[in-house]
Amino acid sequence: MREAFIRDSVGGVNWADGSLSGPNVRESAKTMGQLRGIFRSQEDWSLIAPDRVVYRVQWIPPVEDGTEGGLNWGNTTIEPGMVGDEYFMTHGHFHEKSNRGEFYAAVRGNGYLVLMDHNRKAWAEAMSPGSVHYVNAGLAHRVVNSGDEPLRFVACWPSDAGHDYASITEHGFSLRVVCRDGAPVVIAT
Ligand code: M6P
Ligand code: ZN
Repeated sequence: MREAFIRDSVGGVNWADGSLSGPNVRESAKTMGQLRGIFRSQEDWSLIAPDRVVYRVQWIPPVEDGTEGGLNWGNTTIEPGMVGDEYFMTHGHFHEKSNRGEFYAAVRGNGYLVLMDHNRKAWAEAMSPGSVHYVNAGLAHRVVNSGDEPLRFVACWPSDAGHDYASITEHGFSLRVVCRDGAPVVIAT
């Protein structure tokens, strides 16, 4: 006879706020010091304490990193804040495997998902609670918190996508979201 059994789920999600729970949840934080060279004003960046947390990530990796066919589930919470006239944002990355896409969906707060292709053509999608965003394979992606409360989004990405941060550190995005007269505007850079 075949075995039949019930097993535990990989974790829990609180649908009210997107947070994850359970023994498989991993957590990380990105500080201002770790975001050197990401904001356009190095001078304004240097005025902020390097240990200031800009965003936190929670995720569940059900399979080993790099597993083909696997998926990760996670969320990112970006604090409100500014570096000069530029809003707090994620580092942003391309996937190491350029044929791997990703889902983002906003839970709370307001901001923008910035997307850029390999020819540096870039555009932004407004994020607000409930908005769902598909990051096409091959696009760099970054989230900007243009509101005055934390911005949280959930994400689902392939276990073997990989994070290519180097080209963003080196060349940045060709589009930035900055504050003009108290409101967010996108500018080409
Ligand atoms: C989302 C996913 C993660 C990513 C995180 C923070 O949760 O895309 O893969 O690590 O945002 O973004 P970044 O890696 O650019 O700092
Ligand atoms: Zn990604």
